[in-house]
Amino acid sequence: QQNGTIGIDAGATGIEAVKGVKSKTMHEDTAKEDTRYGTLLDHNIVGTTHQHIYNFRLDMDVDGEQNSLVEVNPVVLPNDRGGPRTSTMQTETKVVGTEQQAAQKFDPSTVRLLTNFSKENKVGNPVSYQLIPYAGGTHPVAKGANFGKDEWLYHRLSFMDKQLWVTQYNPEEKYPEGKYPNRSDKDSGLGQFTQDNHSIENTDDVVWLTTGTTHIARAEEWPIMPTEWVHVLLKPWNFFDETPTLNLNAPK
Ligand SMILES: [Cu+2]
Repeated sequence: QQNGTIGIDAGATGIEAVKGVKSKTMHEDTAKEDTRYGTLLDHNIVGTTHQHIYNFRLDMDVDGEQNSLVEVNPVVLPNDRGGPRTSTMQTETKVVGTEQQAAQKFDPSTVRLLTNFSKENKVGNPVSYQLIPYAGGTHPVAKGANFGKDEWLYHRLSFMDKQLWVTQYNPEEKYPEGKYPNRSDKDSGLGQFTQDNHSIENTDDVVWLTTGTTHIARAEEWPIMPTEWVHVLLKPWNFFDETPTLNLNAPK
């Protein structure tokens, strides 16, 4: 877009995931047990509760290959400079050193940047792009994988439970779930890629953003579900010298 934002939208639609049950309506004795794992959508049909989890592998180069992950966290600190206020709004900024430190739940109250410290904008701030995975609406955002931590599924698909991953570029690492998500007894994807805990500072980084929704079925989705969207945004952050939207063509 003209404002420098790069956006990705992915949507789910199609026929609801359902199973057959005994109950025709919610007033039958069998209804409570039949709907333990889902919603009664039609006579004898339950839409089962599940998740839609997406991961986007983004081999980014922010103004070159020498990139780093930067965390910016808003904080409230005491005002020690006088005046009527007792507190101040400040930010704490941290450069993340390694792949395992980078892997984290995405907190939308914070800022995560991929930064090139060798390039600066007009006032000397390093050029960055902000990383934003998000989802939610009718289907609530998935804060992680809804599996017990003792489940083989949980340990096979680590990418599902954390929304932000950064790895040092490796051409063999293409799929967040690994090559064998269905037939492996362990993680062959991001969980394994980050085991060697490479440095991700000032190097060719790959950003992996996970987002998704928990799908609790409702009657309005039967038999065809309206599209539910998930999103990734990459936004310029001190990348330009000013808003890039002011150079539109002058009227003729
Ligand atoms: Cu669904």
